[in-house]
Amino acid sequence: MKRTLSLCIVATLVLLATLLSQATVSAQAIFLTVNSPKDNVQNGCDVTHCTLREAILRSNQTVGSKETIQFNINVVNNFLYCNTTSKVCTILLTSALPAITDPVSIDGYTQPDASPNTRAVGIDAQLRIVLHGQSLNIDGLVVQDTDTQIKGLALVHFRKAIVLKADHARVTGNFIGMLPDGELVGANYTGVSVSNGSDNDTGLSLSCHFERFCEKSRWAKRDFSLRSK
Ligand SMILES: [Ca+2]
Repeated sequence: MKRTLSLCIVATLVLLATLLSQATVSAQAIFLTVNSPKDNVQNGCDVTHCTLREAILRSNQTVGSKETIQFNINVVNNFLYCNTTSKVCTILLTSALPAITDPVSIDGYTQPDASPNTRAVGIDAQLRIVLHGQSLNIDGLVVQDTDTQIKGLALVHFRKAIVLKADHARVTGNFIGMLPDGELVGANYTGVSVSNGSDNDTGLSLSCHFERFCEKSRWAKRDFSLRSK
């Protein structure tokens, strides 16, 4: 009887340990690292080759598991897409990206040499990733599931740079219609379009429409209204 009780206790402890370990795994952030500025699909997103397109496809495939898409593009090795002086890399889209259908965090500030804004007035954010629509009349990032974050990207030459069709999106620290150096040469027809969903915060990105009007600038309205002239 005593032995049976001991076995039961051991089995329970093993079960608890297993459950706890699974909970730990599911709580861990899962990273997909974009290491190529190209816009192709090879073997999926792995350590040797991962484009933003591949990362979004992978994120969508892992339904219910929220990944963070980060960037680690070697500027020198990708000099055709990256400026070795400014360290800015440009992803030239050849067609529309897949819509985001599973929650994801896309963080352009993870690219080396990039950093988010630290100033209460003005901007010292350093953006190093440009998402370029090449004026193909395509939208940039289309969000169709809740709790998605997009930050640290410059989005230029799109029909709509970001389209929100789901709740609880956070679009922060992006230059929308503006290059990382603040030049307004990359206007989109529309910056951020909220076509559905609620509790979406787009207030901390700078959005410039095709008529060169910057809006939603909590960072530096004055600086950017001056630059937009
Ligand atoms: Ca996923």
